Amino acid sequence: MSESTPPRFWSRRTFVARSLAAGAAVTAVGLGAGPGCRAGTGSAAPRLASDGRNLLPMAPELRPRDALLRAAPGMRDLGRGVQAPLLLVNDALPSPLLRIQRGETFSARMENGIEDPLILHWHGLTAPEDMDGHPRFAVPTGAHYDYRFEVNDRAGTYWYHSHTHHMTGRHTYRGIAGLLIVEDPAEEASLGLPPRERELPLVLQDRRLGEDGVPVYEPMGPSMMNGFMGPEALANGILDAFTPVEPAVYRARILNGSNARIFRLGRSDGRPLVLIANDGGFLDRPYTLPYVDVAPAERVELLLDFREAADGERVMLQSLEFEFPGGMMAVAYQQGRPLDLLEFHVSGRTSDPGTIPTSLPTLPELPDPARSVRERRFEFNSRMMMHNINGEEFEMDRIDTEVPFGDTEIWTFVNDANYPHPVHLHATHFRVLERIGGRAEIYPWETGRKDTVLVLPGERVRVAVRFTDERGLFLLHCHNLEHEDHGMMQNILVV
Ligand SMILES: [Cu+2]
Repeated sequence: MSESTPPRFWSRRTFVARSLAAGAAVTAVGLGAGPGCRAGTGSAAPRLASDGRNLLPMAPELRPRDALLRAAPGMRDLGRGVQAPLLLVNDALPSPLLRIQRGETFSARMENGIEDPLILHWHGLTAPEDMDGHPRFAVPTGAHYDYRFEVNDRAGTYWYHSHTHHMTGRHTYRGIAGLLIVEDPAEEASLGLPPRERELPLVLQDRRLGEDGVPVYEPMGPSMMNGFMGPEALANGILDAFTPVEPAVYRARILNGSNARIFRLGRSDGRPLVLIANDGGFLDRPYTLPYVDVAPAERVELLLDFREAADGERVMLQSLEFEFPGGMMAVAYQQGRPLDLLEFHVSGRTSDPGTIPTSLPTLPELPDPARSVRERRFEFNSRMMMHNINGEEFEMDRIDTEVPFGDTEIWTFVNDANYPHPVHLHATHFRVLERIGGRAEIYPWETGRKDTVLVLPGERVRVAVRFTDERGLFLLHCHNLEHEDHGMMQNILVV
Protein backbone atom coordinates (compact mmCIF):
# COMPACT_ATOMS: atom_id res chain seq x y z
CA MET A 1 0.00 0.00 0.00
CA SER A 2 1.04 3.58 -0.39
CA GLU A 3 2.02 5.45 2.73
CA SER A 4 -0.36 8.24 1.80
CA THR A 5 -3.40 6.14 2.63
CA PRO A 6 -5.17 7.87 5.50
CA PRO A 7 -5.72 5.79 8.64
CA ARG A 8 -9.37 5.41 7.94
CA PHE A 9 -9.34 1.70 8.56
CA TRP A 10 -9.83 2.28 12.27
CA SER A 11 -13.32 3.50 11.67
CA ARG A 12 -14.15 0.72 9.29
CA ARG A 13 -14.46 -1.88 11.99
CA THR A 14 -17.66 -3.73 11.50
CA PHE A 15 -19.39 -5.87 13.98
CA VAL A 16 -21.17 -8.94 12.75
CA ALA A 17 -23.52 -10.33 15.33
CA ARG A 18 -24.42 -13.93 15.04
CA SER A 19 -26.93 -15.84 17.08
CA LEU A 20 -25.42 -18.98 18.37
CA ALA A 21 -27.27 -22.18 18.99
CA ALA A 22 -26.32 -21.88 22.63
CA GLY A 23 -28.63 -18.93 23.09
CA ALA A 24 -27.99 -15.22 23.16
CA ALA A 25 -24.25 -15.48 22.76
CA VAL A 26 -22.87 -12.98 20.31
CA THR A 27 -19.52 -12.98 18.65
CA ALA A 28 -17.89 -10.24 16.65
CA VAL A 29 -15.65 -10.38 13.65
CA GLY A 30 -13.56 -7.32 12.96
CA LEU A 31 -13.25 -6.49 9.28
CA GLY A 32 -10.46 -3.96 9.35
CA ALA A 33 -8.13 -3.60 6.43
CA GLY A 34 -5.12 -5.06 8.15
CA PRO A 35 -3.93 -8.60 8.48
CA GLY A 36 -5.10 -10.36 11.57
CA CYS A 37 -8.32 -8.41 11.42
CA ARG A 38 -9.91 -10.87 9.09
CA ALA A 39 -12.19 -13.74 9.75
CA GLY A 40 -11.06 -17.09 8.51
CA THR A 41 -7.83 -18.88 9.09
CA GLY A 42 -4.36 -17.96 8.39
CA SER A 43 -4.23 -17.07 4.74
CA ALA A 44 -4.36 -13.27 4.98
CA ALA A 45 -1.18 -11.80 3.56
CA PRO A 46 0.00 -8.70 5.43
CA ARG A 47 -0.22 -5.46 3.48
CA LEU A 48 3.11 -3.94 2.62
CA ALA A 49 4.42 -0.44 2.47
CA SER A 50 6.79 0.40 -0.37
CA ASP A 51 9.75 -0.46 1.84
CA GLY A 52 8.35 -3.83 2.82
CA ARG A 53 6.96 -2.95 6.23
CA ASN A 54 3.64 -4.51 7.26
CA LEU A 55 0.50 -2.52 7.99
CA LEU A 56 -0.28 -2.56 11.70
CA PRO A 57 -3.31 -4.79 12.29
CA MET A 58 -6.01 -3.73 14.70
CA ALA A 59 -7.62 -6.34 16.90
CA PRO A 60 -11.31 -6.92 16.23
CA GLU A 61 -13.46 -5.24 18.87
CA LEU A 62 -15.94 -7.07 20.98
CA ARG A 63 -18.38 -5.84 23.61
CA PRO A 64 -18.26 -8.28 26.53
CA ARG A 65 -22.02 -8.60 26.61
CA ASP A 66 -22.99 -12.27 26.23
CA ALA A 67 -19.80 -12.52 24.23
CA LEU A 68 -18.12 -15.69 23.12
CA LEU A 69 -14.35 -16.02 23.44
CA ARG A 70 -13.23 -19.22 21.84
CA ALA A 71 -9.59 -20.17 22.17
CA ALA A 72 -8.33 -22.57 19.52
CA PRO A 73 -5.24 -23.34 17.47
CA GLY A 74 -4.84 -21.21 14.35
CA MET A 75 -2.30 -20.10 11.76
CA ARG A 76 -0.98 -16.60 11.06
CA ASP A 77 1.56 -14.96 8.83
CA LEU A 78 3.44 -12.67 11.20
CA GLY A 79 4.68 -10.60 8.30
CA ARG A 80 7.51 -12.49 6.63
CA GLY A 81 5.50 -14.91 4.54
CA VAL A 82 5.58 -17.84 6.95
CA GLN A 83 2.47 -19.35 8.48
CA ALA A 84 3.01 -19.79 12.21
CA PRO A 85 0.94 -22.14 14.37
CA LEU A 86 -0.55 -20.10 17.22
CA LEU A 87 -3.28 -20.12 19.84
CA LEU A 88 -5.94 -17.59 18.90
CA VAL A 89 -9.06 -16.23 20.57
CA ASN A 90 -11.86 -15.96 17.97
CA ASP A 91 -9.19 -16.52 15.34
CA ALA A 92 -7.73 -13.08 16.01
CA LEU A 93 -4.22 -11.83 16.69
CA PRO A 94 -4.00 -10.01 19.04
CA SER A 95 -7.00 -11.45 20.85
CA PRO A 96 -10.17 -9.35 20.43
CA LEU A 97 -10.15 -5.95 22.09
CA LEU A 98 -12.87 -5.92 24.75
CA ARG A 99 -14.43 -2.51 25.34
CA ILE A 100 -16.83 -1.87 28.19
CA GLN A 101 -18.16 1.10 30.10
CA ARG A 102 -17.71 1.45 33.82
CA GLY A 103 -20.81 0.19 35.63
CA GLU A 104 -21.77 -2.27 32.90
CA THR A 105 -21.97 -6.01 33.42
CA PHE A 106 -19.19 -7.99 31.82
CA SER A 107 -20.57 -11.26 30.53
CA ALA A 108 -18.68 -13.69 28.37
CA ARG A 109 -18.22 -17.39 27.84
CA MET A 110 -14.71 -18.71 27.34
CA GLU A 111 -14.66 -21.89 25.28
CA ASN A 112 -11.53 -23.94 25.54
CA GLY A 113 -10.62 -25.33 22.13
CA ILE A 114 -6.92 -25.75 22.84
CA GLU A 115 -5.23 -28.92 24.01
CA ASP A 116 -4.39 -27.58 27.50
CA PRO A 117 -6.55 -26.57 30.46
CA LEU A 118 -7.41 -22.89 30.20
CA ILE A 119 -8.68 -19.99 32.30
CA LEU A 120 -8.65 -16.28 31.46
CA HIS A 121 -7.66 -13.50 33.88
CA TRP A 122 -8.86 -9.89 33.45
CA HIS A 123 -5.65 -8.19 34.41
CA GLY A 124 -6.20 -5.02 36.43
CA LEU A 125 -9.95 -5.42 36.87
CA THR A 126 -11.35 -6.00 40.32
CA ALA A 127 -13.57 -9.04 39.88
CA PRO A 128 -15.10 -11.48 42.38
CA GLU A 129 -12.76 -14.37 43.19
CA ASP A 130 -14.51 -16.90 40.95
CA MET A 131 -14.42 -14.43 38.04
CA ASP A 132 -10.76 -13.46 38.43
CA GLY A 133 -9.18 -16.36 36.57
CA HIS A 134 -7.37 -18.06 39.44
CA PRO A 135 -5.62 -21.13 37.96
CA ARG A 136 -7.68 -23.45 40.16
CA PHE A 137 -10.62 -22.66 37.85
CA ALA A 138 -8.88 -23.80 34.65
CA VAL A 139 -11.23 -25.92 32.53
CA PRO A 140 -10.23 -28.88 30.36
CA THR A 141 -10.24 -29.04 26.58
CA GLY A 142 -13.76 -28.82 25.22
CA ALA A 143 -15.20 -27.22 28.36
CA HIS A 144 -16.23 -23.62 28.93
CA TYR A 145 -16.17 -21.06 31.74
CA ASP A 146 -18.84 -18.37 32.10
CA TYR A 147 -17.89 -14.92 33.38
CA ARG A 148 -20.38 -12.42 34.70
CA PHE A 149 -19.54 -9.47 36.94
CA GLU A 150 -20.03 -5.75 37.19
CA VAL A 151 -17.10 -3.62 36.06
CA ASN A 152 -16.53 -0.90 38.63
CA ASP A 153 -12.98 -0.11 37.66
CA ARG A 154 -11.78 3.26 36.61
CA ALA A 155 -11.48 4.18 32.95
CA GLY A 156 -8.26 2.75 31.66
CA THR A 157 -6.32 0.21 29.65
CA TYR A 158 -6.45 -3.29 31.06
CA TRP A 159 -5.84 -6.65 29.42
CA TYR A 160 -6.52 -10.36 29.56
CA HIS A 161 -4.49 -13.50 29.20
CA SER A 162 -4.33 -17.16 30.12
CA HIS A 163 -3.65 -17.91 33.78
CA THR A 164 -3.25 -21.67 33.54
CA HIS A 165 -0.59 -22.75 36.02
CA HIS A 166 2.71 -23.79 34.38
CA MET A 167 1.33 -22.71 30.98
CA THR A 168 0.73 -18.96 31.20
CA GLY A 169 4.04 -18.24 29.44
CA ARG A 170 3.37 -20.61 26.55
CA HIS A 171 -0.24 -19.55 26.07
CA THR A 172 0.56 -15.83 26.12
CA TYR A 173 3.55 -16.26 23.83
CA ARG A 174 1.49 -18.22 21.32
CA GLY A 175 -1.26 -15.61 21.11
CA ILE A 176 -3.82 -15.61 23.94
CA ALA A 177 -3.56 -11.96 25.03
CA GLY A 178 -5.78 -8.99 24.33
CA LEU A 179 -6.58 -5.50 25.51
CA LEU A 180 -9.57 -4.67 27.68
CA ILE A 181 -10.58 -1.02 27.71
CA VAL A 182 -12.84 0.46 30.36
CA GLU A 183 -14.45 3.74 29.34
CA ASP A 184 -16.09 6.27 31.61
CA PRO A 185 -17.59 9.28 29.85
CA ALA A 186 -17.93 11.06 33.18
CA GLU A 187 -14.18 10.96 33.58
CA GLU A 188 -12.99 11.39 30.01
CA ALA A 189 -15.49 13.53 28.18
CA SER A 190 -14.15 16.95 29.07
CA LEU A 191 -10.44 16.20 28.64
CA GLY A 192 -10.17 16.91 24.94
CA LEU A 193 -8.38 13.64 24.27
CA PRO A 194 -8.02 12.37 20.71
CA PRO A 195 -11.21 10.81 19.31
CA ARG A 196 -11.65 7.08 18.83
CA GLU A 197 -10.31 7.15 15.28
CA ARG A 198 -7.04 8.52 16.66
CA GLU A 199 -6.78 5.87 19.33
CA LEU A 200 -4.02 3.31 18.85
CA PRO A 201 -4.46 0.20 20.98
CA LEU A 202 -1.06 -1.52 20.88
CA VAL A 203 0.07 -4.89 22.13
CA LEU A 204 3.88 -4.89 22.03
CA GLN A 205 5.78 -8.15 22.42
CA ASP A 206 9.19 -9.58 21.66
CA ARG A 207 9.67 -12.88 19.88
CA ARG A 208 12.42 -15.33 19.01
CA LEU A 209 12.07 -16.87 15.56
CA GLY A 210 13.40 -20.25 14.54
CA GLU A 211 15.28 -20.80 11.28
CA ASP A 212 11.97 -21.53 9.60
CA GLY A 213 10.66 -18.12 10.67
CA VAL A 214 8.19 -19.53 13.17
CA PRO A 215 8.31 -18.22 16.78
CA VAL A 216 9.90 -20.69 19.13
CA TYR A 217 9.15 -21.01 22.82
CA GLU A 218 11.71 -23.14 24.56
CA PRO A 219 12.45 -21.71 27.99
CA MET A 220 15.46 -23.49 29.37
CA GLY A 221 18.87 -22.68 30.75
CA PRO A 222 19.37 -18.91 30.95
CA SER A 223 15.82 -18.33 29.64
CA MET A 224 14.50 -20.10 32.69
CA MET A 225 16.33 -17.62 34.87
CA ASN A 226 16.06 -14.35 32.91
CA GLY A 227 12.75 -15.16 31.32
CA PHE A 228 12.17 -15.88 27.65
CA MET A 229 13.20 -13.08 25.31
CA GLY A 230 13.79 -12.64 21.59
CA PRO A 231 15.38 -10.08 19.26
CA GLU A 232 12.26 -9.41 17.17
CA ALA A 233 9.31 -7.15 17.94
CA LEU A 234 5.64 -7.76 17.28
CA ALA A 235 3.19 -4.85 17.23
CA ASN A 236 -0.38 -6.13 17.37
CA GLY A 237 0.93 -9.49 16.27
CA ILE A 238 2.99 -8.40 13.27
CA LEU A 239 6.70 -7.98 12.58
CA ASP A 240 8.17 -4.83 10.99
CA ALA A 241 4.96 -2.88 11.53
CA PHE A 242 4.02 0.54 10.21
CA THR A 243 0.89 2.61 10.43
CA PRO A 244 -0.12 5.75 8.55
CA VAL A 245 -0.91 8.81 10.67
CA GLU A 246 -2.06 12.34 9.98
CA PRO A 247 -0.19 15.34 11.43
CA ALA A 248 -2.25 15.17 14.61
CA VAL A 249 -2.24 13.97 18.22
CA TYR A 250 -2.83 10.25 18.78
CA ARG A 251 -3.68 8.37 21.95
CA ALA A 252 -1.65 5.16 22.17
CA ARG A 253 -2.89 2.60 24.69
CA ILE A 254 0.14 0.39 25.12
CA LEU A 255 0.48 -3.03 26.73
CA ASN A 256 3.82 -4.69 27.16
CA GLY A 257 2.59 -8.21 26.46
CA SER A 258 6.08 -9.74 26.50
CA ASN A 259 6.92 -12.65 28.74
CA ALA A 260 10.08 -11.06 30.12
CA ARG A 261 11.32 -8.09 28.11
CA ILE A 262 11.20 -4.55 29.46
CA PHE A 263 10.65 -1.80 26.86
CA ARG A 264 12.01 1.72 27.17
CA LEU A 265 9.66 3.53 24.79
CA GLY A 266 10.95 6.53 22.89
CA ARG A 267 10.64 8.23 19.50
CA SER A 268 13.29 8.16 16.79
CA ASP A 269 12.73 11.86 16.04
CA GLY A 270 13.69 12.84 19.58
CA ARG A 271 10.32 14.42 20.25
CA PRO A 272 8.95 13.69 23.71
CA LEU A 273 6.16 11.38 24.79
CA VAL A 274 3.22 12.71 26.78
CA LEU A 275 2.28 10.19 29.46
CA ILE A 276 -1.32 10.44 30.65
CA ALA A 277 -2.21 7.06 32.20
CA ASN A 278 -0.80 3.80 33.53
CA ASP A 279 -2.19 0.53 34.99
CA GLY A 280 -4.79 2.24 37.15
CA GLY A 281 -6.03 4.93 34.76
CA PHE A 282 -5.17 8.59 34.45
CA LEU A 283 -2.24 10.07 36.35
CA ASP A 284 -2.54 13.28 38.34
CA ARG A 285 -1.41 15.30 35.30
CA PRO A 286 0.20 14.81 31.88
CA TYR A 287 3.98 14.25 31.95
CA THR A 288 6.19 15.21 29.01
CA LEU A 289 9.07 12.74 28.97
CA PRO A 290 11.96 11.65 26.75
CA TYR A 291 11.11 7.99 27.37
CA VAL A 292 8.77 5.77 29.35
CA ASP A 293 9.62 2.31 30.68
CA VAL A 294 7.02 -0.41 30.52
CA ALA A 295 7.68 -3.83 32.04
CA PRO A 296 5.79 -7.02 31.17
CA ALA A 297 2.05 -6.66 31.99
CA GLU A 298 2.29 -2.91 32.63
CA ARG A 299 0.24 -0.48 30.54
CA VAL A 300 0.82 3.15 29.65
CA GLU A 301 -1.23 5.63 27.68
CA LEU A 302 0.85 8.05 25.63
CA LEU A 303 -0.15 11.02 23.54
CA LEU A 304 1.94 10.89 20.37
CA ASP A 305 2.14 14.32 18.80
CA PHE A 306 2.74 14.39 15.03
CA ARG A 307 1.43 17.94 14.50
CA GLU A 308 4.93 19.26 13.76
CA ALA A 309 5.96 16.33 11.59
CA ALA A 310 6.63 16.96 7.92
CA ASP A 311 4.57 15.38 5.17
CA GLY A 312 6.21 12.07 4.35
CA GLU A 313 8.17 11.95 7.59
CA ARG A 314 8.71 8.58 9.22
CA VAL A 315 8.93 8.26 12.97
CA MET A 316 9.83 5.02 14.73
CA LEU A 317 8.46 4.06 18.12
CA GLN A 318 11.45 2.30 19.59
CA SER A 319 12.58 0.49 22.65
CA LEU A 320 15.71 2.47 23.46
CA GLU A 321 18.93 0.93 24.63
CA PHE A 322 19.38 0.93 28.38
CA GLU A 323 21.83 -0.50 30.83
CA PHE A 324 20.33 -3.28 32.81
CA PRO A 325 21.26 -3.46 36.49
CA GLY A 326 22.66 -6.79 37.54
CA GLY A 327 23.72 -7.38 33.98
CA MET A 328 26.51 -9.82 34.78
CA MET A 329 24.43 -12.55 33.23
CA ALA A 330 25.53 -13.13 29.65
CA VAL A 331 22.37 -14.07 27.79
CA ALA A 332 21.59 -14.33 24.12
CA TYR A 333 18.97 -11.58 23.92
CA GLN A 334 19.77 -9.14 26.65
CA GLN A 335 17.44 -6.83 28.44
CA GLY A 336 18.07 -3.30 27.28
CA ARG A 337 19.00 -3.99 23.68
CA PRO A 338 17.35 -1.53 21.26
CA LEU A 339 14.37 -2.64 19.18
CA ASP A 340 12.24 -0.97 16.51
CA LEU A 341 8.58 -1.47 17.46
CA LEU A 342 6.32 0.46 15.09
CA GLU A 343 6.95 3.02 12.34
CA PHE A 344 4.56 5.93 11.82
CA HIS A 345 4.22 7.25 8.28
CA VAL A 346 3.02 10.84 8.49
CA SER A 347 1.02 12.21 5.61
CA GLY A 348 -2.05 14.19 4.65
CA ARG A 349 -3.42 17.16 6.46
CA THR A 350 -6.21 17.72 8.90
CA SER A 351 -8.27 20.67 10.01
CA ASP A 352 -8.55 19.20 13.50
CA PRO A 353 -5.14 18.03 14.72
CA GLY A 354 -6.17 17.96 18.38
CA THR A 355 -4.40 19.30 21.45
CA ILE A 356 -2.50 18.07 24.48
CA PRO A 357 -4.58 18.45 27.67
CA THR A 358 -3.02 20.45 30.47
CA SER A 359 -4.81 18.63 33.27
CA LEU A 360 -6.35 15.23 33.99
CA PRO A 361 -9.17 14.03 36.27
CA THR A 362 -8.55 13.98 40.00
CA LEU A 363 -6.96 10.75 41.16
CA PRO A 364 -9.11 8.59 43.43
CA GLU A 365 -7.93 8.26 47.00
CA LEU A 366 -4.76 6.17 47.28
CA PRO A 367 -3.85 3.94 50.23
CA ASP A 368 -2.35 6.19 52.90
CA PRO A 369 0.87 4.79 54.43
CA ALA A 370 0.22 6.80 57.59
CA ARG A 371 -2.76 4.53 58.19
CA SER A 372 -0.82 1.31 57.77
CA VAL A 373 -1.59 -1.28 60.44
CA ARG A 374 0.82 -3.96 59.26
CA GLU A 375 3.98 -4.50 57.25
CA ARG A 376 4.81 -7.56 55.18
CA ARG A 377 7.90 -8.59 53.28
CA PHE A 378 7.94 -10.65 50.10
CA GLU A 379 11.30 -11.94 48.89
CA PHE A 380 11.47 -12.98 45.24
CA ASN A 381 14.11 -15.70 44.91
CA SER A 382 15.28 -18.38 42.51
CA ARG A 383 17.04 -21.70 43.00
CA MET A 384 17.68 -24.73 40.79
CA MET A 385 15.76 -23.33 37.79
CA MET A 386 12.71 -22.77 39.98
CA HIS A 387 11.38 -19.55 41.42
CA ASN A 388 9.72 -18.74 44.72
CA ILE A 389 8.35 -16.10 47.06
CA ASN A 390 9.67 -16.23 50.63
CA GLY A 391 11.25 -19.61 49.87
CA GLU A 392 8.01 -21.30 48.81
CA GLU A 393 7.07 -22.30 45.28
CA PHE A 394 3.39 -21.89 44.41
CA GLU A 395 0.98 -24.56 45.52
CA MET A 396 -2.58 -24.38 44.30
CA ASP A 397 -4.25 -25.20 47.62
CA ARG A 398 -1.94 -23.50 50.12
CA ILE A 399 -2.95 -20.10 51.47
CA ASP A 400 0.23 -18.08 51.87
CA THR A 401 -0.98 -14.73 53.15
CA GLU A 402 -4.21 -13.65 54.82
CA VAL A 403 -5.05 -9.98 54.54
CA PRO A 404 -7.97 -8.36 56.41
CA PHE A 405 -10.39 -6.58 54.08
CA GLY A 406 -10.08 -2.81 54.33
CA ASP A 407 -6.78 -2.71 56.25
CA THR A 408 -4.02 -0.53 54.87
CA GLU A 409 -0.70 -2.38 54.84
CA ILE A 410 2.81 -1.66 53.64
CA TRP A 411 4.36 -4.43 51.59
CA THR A 412 8.05 -4.60 50.67
CA PHE A 413 9.04 -6.51 47.54
CA VAL A 414 12.67 -7.66 47.82
CA ASN A 415 14.84 -8.66 44.87
CA ASP A 416 18.36 -9.77 45.75
CA ALA A 417 18.92 -11.71 42.53
CA ASN A 418 20.00 -10.74 39.00
CA TYR A 419 16.62 -10.95 37.32
CA PRO A 420 13.93 -8.27 37.14
CA HIS A 421 10.55 -9.05 38.67
CA PRO A 422 7.43 -7.20 37.48
CA VAL A 423 5.34 -7.94 40.58
CA HIS A 424 1.56 -8.13 40.02
CA LEU A 425 -1.22 -8.16 42.59
CA HIS A 426 -4.78 -9.19 41.78
CA ALA A 427 -8.01 -7.63 43.11
CA THR A 428 -6.75 -4.15 43.96
CA HIS A 429 -4.42 -1.37 42.91
CA PHE A 430 -1.56 -0.27 45.12
CA ARG A 431 0.55 2.83 45.54
CA VAL A 432 4.31 2.76 45.07
CA LEU A 433 5.90 4.50 48.07
CA GLU A 434 9.61 4.06 47.77
CA ARG A 435 12.40 2.36 45.85
CA ILE A 436 15.45 1.43 47.88
CA GLY A 437 18.81 0.14 46.70
CA GLY A 438 18.56 0.94 43.00
CA ARG A 439 17.67 4.20 41.33
CA ALA A 440 15.92 5.23 44.57
CA GLU A 441 13.44 7.27 42.61
CA ILE A 442 9.82 6.78 41.58
CA TYR A 443 9.31 7.69 37.94
CA PRO A 444 6.07 9.34 36.73
CA TRP A 445 4.74 6.09 35.22
CA GLU A 446 4.97 4.48 38.67
CA THR A 447 2.79 7.10 40.35
CA GLY A 448 -0.97 6.85 40.76
CA ARG A 449 -2.59 3.45 40.97
CA LYS A 450 -0.59 0.40 39.99
CA ASP A 451 -1.31 -3.32 39.68
CA THR A 452 2.18 -4.25 38.52
CA VAL A 453 5.50 -2.77 39.64
CA LEU A 454 8.96 -3.53 38.34
CA VAL A 455 11.41 -4.63 41.03
CA LEU A 456 14.91 -4.55 39.59
CA PRO A 457 17.93 -6.53 40.77
CA GLY A 458 19.14 -5.28 44.12
CA GLU A 459 16.00 -3.28 44.83
CA ARG A 460 13.40 -3.14 47.55
CA VAL A 461 10.13 -1.56 46.50
CA ARG A 462 7.67 -0.49 49.20
CA VAL A 463 3.99 -0.20 48.30
CA ALA A 464 0.82 0.67 50.21
CA VAL A 465 -1.92 -1.93 49.70
CA ARG A 466 -5.58 -2.00 50.63
CA PHE A 467 -8.31 -4.40 49.49
CA THR A 468 -11.66 -2.63 49.47
CA ASP A 469 -13.71 -4.44 46.83
CA GLU A 470 -13.65 -8.22 47.07
CA ARG A 471 -13.02 -10.91 49.64
CA GLY A 472 -11.66 -14.28 48.62
CA LEU A 473 -8.64 -16.02 47.20
CA PHE A 474 -6.46 -13.99 44.85
CA LEU A 475 -2.86 -13.96 43.68
CA LEU A 476 0.42 -12.14 44.09
CA HIS A 477 2.99 -13.14 41.50
CA CYS A 478 5.86 -12.19 39.28
CA HIS A 479 4.70 -11.35 35.76
CA ASN A 480 7.90 -12.56 34.23
CA LEU A 481 5.94 -15.50 32.89
CA GLU A 482 8.74 -18.04 33.19
CA HIS A 483 9.12 -17.05 36.84
CA GLU A 484 5.37 -17.23 37.43
CA ASP A 485 4.98 -20.60 35.74
CA HIS A 486 7.82 -22.03 37.78
CA GLY A 487 6.70 -21.10 41.23
CA MET A 488 6.96 -17.34 41.83
CA MET A 489 3.35 -16.94 42.90
CA GLN A 490 1.37 -16.82 46.18
CA ASN A 491 -2.22 -17.33 47.21
CA ILE A 492 -3.52 -14.21 48.96
CA LEU A 493 -6.72 -14.65 50.96
CA VAL A 494 -8.65 -11.45 51.61
CA VAL A 495 -10.78 -12.07 54.71
CU1 LIG B 1 10.21 -12.64 38.43
